[in-house]
Amino acid sequence: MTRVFSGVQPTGHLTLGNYLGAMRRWAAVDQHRADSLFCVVDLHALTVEHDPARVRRLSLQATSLLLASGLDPEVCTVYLQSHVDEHTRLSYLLECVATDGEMRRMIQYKEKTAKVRERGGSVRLSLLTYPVLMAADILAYGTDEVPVGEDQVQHVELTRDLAVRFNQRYGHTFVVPKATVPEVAARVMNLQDPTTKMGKSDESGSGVVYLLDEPEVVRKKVMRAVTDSGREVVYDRDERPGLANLLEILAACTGGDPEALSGVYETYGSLKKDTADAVVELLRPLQERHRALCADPGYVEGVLRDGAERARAMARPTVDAAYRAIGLLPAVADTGAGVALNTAR
Ligand code: AQP
Repeated sequence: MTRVFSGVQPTGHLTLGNYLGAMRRWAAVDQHRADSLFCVVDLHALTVEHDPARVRRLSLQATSLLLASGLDPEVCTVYLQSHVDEHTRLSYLLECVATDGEMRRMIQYKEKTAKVRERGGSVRLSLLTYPVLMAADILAYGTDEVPVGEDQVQHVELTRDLAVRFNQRYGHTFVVPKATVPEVAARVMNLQDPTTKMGKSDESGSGVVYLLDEPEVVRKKVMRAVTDSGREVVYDRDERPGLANLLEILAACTGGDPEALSGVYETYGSLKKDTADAVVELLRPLQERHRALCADPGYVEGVLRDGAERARAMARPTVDAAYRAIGLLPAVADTGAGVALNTAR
């Protein structure tokens, strides 16, 4: 059976971009057709300045939102990255395979470094190395497919490179995974600046629709979306990015095609109104389920406990195999160390 792994970082409140680019497919498609794991990757949230209490809160909120989006812990595994030591165990081995140069080429590293420096902060070493931890997240489970938004494709490519390199040097250990991206809304853009991604750590938040925004807030944000000069509604991502973003969001919410939808509208106002309504309707059931889950924190904690146990059992054999392959002795009584000491240099 195909193995699917993907994750979300508790670095802020989850957004419409997270949902359309990734989470929606996990719940609607992936969990039913594959043996799948979905992880709140809390260790990644420590790569930038963070408040420990907020990370804890956001980790639980992200878990509840994953469940509210329709993930069923009876058919897939939902857990927190920090509860499964295999991720960090494997990450170190992969750091011994990755190169400094390839880390520095990561677009997210360049973008996030620039943001940290703009704020006068210092760049954490973990920000440079976190794509390796992400590779470990994926490779520990023998993952075949990683459903992500477009912004994470480069990290999955790096994961492929590391898997191939490790296998070539030390013998076949890892499945080489591939990224899958949605046909529409693979990169939802910020409504106030449609040339940048709608991201959860955006400072003002006015161009970001959060999954838990009240309907009136969603409407206001969409109605105030920056569009381009011009009157005609056309779908052109390069020349008319603001309009294209709204058409893609509407298409993703209604199951339509952005190009075809552009022919339906004569004014920007009517496009915005329908897009706002579609987003509100899309989020309504998710918000209702989330409210119900908040009333039952014991259930969410139970899901995380069971999920971590299952995930550990799935990851351990592959990570142990990687330790052996790279030249580390197993920590059990019968290591064969005596033989090695006697015979080898
Ligand atoms: N705008 C987006 N459009 C489409 N897909 C998106 N994803 C994120 N933003 C968009 C996808 O959601 C999944 C989880 O994302 P993440 O938590 O790994 O990363 P992030 O939301 O990009 O969060 P960061 O890096 O903490 O900060 P921001 O958001 O400020 O850049 C992934 O599959 C991702 O592709």
